[in-house]
Amino acid sequence: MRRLLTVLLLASAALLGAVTPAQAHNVLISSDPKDGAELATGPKKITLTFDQPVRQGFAQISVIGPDGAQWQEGKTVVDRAKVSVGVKPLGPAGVYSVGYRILSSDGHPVSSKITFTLTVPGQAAPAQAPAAEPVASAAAPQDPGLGAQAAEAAQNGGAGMAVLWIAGSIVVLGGATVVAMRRTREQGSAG
Ligand SMILES: [Cu+2]
Repeated sequence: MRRLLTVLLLASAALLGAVTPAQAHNVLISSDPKDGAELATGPKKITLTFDQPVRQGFAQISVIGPDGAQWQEGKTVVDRAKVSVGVKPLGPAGVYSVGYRILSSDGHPVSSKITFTLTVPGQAAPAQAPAAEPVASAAAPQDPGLGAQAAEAAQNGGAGMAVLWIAGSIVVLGGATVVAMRRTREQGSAG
């Protein structure tokens, strides 16, 4: 009985040993820019430094701006414990999220993120700048139809929505006029 217990204990110890990694995951120890940094000018490069070498081939860093656009440039480079990526000239001011995933030296993937805040808008014109679409295009002689207008409205955003509203109110007004005219006619024929 005691022997069985010993075997069981040894077996569970071996199991635990197999599950517990001999080496811990890579841990981010520093970054440039630092996590939570407030910058007046965008960084040209993001460098993440880990406590031990990172494996090649899996590492990826992405920089997501407050506009939701990606601002990293080129491939993510692994140099021993350092992982870096280039950054385009930044656009809107706000919080930029630097997401990363790497393969630890123990073979386990690690992913997390740091953030930094751009306090002054960068030189890059934000991709969200509204295109000055002429609203008058809706009144063009060749009317593309309400369906096409709606599709256009969805693409154009703000200005397009205005067109949709105008088109919608024209339809409603037109319908009301037809109903009113019909009523008048009915009243005329009845009386
Ligand atoms: Cu691990």
